[in-house]
Amino acid sequence: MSKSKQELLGYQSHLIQDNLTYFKPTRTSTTVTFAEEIRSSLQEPKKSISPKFFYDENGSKLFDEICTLPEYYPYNSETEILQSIEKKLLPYLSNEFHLVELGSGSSVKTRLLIDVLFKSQKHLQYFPIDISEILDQSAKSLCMDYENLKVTGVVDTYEKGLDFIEHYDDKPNLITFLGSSFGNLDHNEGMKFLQRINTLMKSDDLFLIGLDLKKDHEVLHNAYNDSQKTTAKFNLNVLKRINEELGADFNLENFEHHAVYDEQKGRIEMYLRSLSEQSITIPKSDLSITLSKDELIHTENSHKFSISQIESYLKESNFEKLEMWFDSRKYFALVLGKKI
Ligand code: AVJ
Repeated sequence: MSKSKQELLGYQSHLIQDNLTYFKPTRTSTTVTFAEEIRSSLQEPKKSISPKFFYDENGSKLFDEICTLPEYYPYNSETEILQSIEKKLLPYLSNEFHLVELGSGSSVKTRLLIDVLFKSQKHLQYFPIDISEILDQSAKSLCMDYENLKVTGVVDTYEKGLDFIEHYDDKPNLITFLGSSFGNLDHNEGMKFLQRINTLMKSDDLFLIGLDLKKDHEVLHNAYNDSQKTTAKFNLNVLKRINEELGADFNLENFEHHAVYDEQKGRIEMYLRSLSEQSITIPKSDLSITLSKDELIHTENSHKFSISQIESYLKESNFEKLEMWFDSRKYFALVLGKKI
């Protein structure tokens, strides 16, 4: 990609070492977007905060901690599938691929894929796309561990990251979207997202997506209501972030984590419940709001899928399903697809 295109997209490039570069939008533009989005979503009759704002440094750490909880099966189930993926994936890797990862976080599971790719190619270029700054640290440690790895990170939303990598070069991409982060999107958003990915894919690109499956309600409920209350901390942390970055005065003691499974919608819904009537000021969003006792601020949807739903999603967005792999409990699916 030429310099001018990166600049056009409003990125600053940071060359850390010769095998590690990352691009991120300027700090001011990030804060402005955050302030504006919070302003509009907290003004709606049904107040909400987008889940993408969970992931400041502390939030990303808390999410990593969630992944170590016994109740949070999605991490364990997907890891189980990835640990035995080498033999299954290698037949599709006759070309030399770039690895593009949406929502890479701390890139722990990615290592399993990087290992597989290095079985079939000598050099690898990895493009992690993540809204969280944690990318810096994880990318550095990857570069230390893999000699022939070149990392080009994009610290931004998936959408912006995809714009960024589109037409990077002609090499085939293995595009991954793990952890069922896709589950944050509702049906229309999800369809648009898959179509966007499909449109930018070349005919020899591969798409690997991890999706959480419908299952016993108690298992689902416990995964988002863990006994150590880490998920509660993760949820409440977004208020702390708004305090720190937008100068707000949320008192975290006045809110409670609330997560329920809505069977009809097939999703976990997460909220912050106001424990009293209270007013909040968010100076950088130029906003004051009042919350009544028990009023809910919606913070996340986490959709759970049936196999037939997954198949119709893929079909509708022009993907051919090559493989669908499951963990031993059939809690989670990893789907390999290509453009039709
Ligand atoms: C990262 C969106 C897949 O929905 O399970 C974990 C985030 N929220 N616990 C999920 C999350 C509460 C997670 N995703």
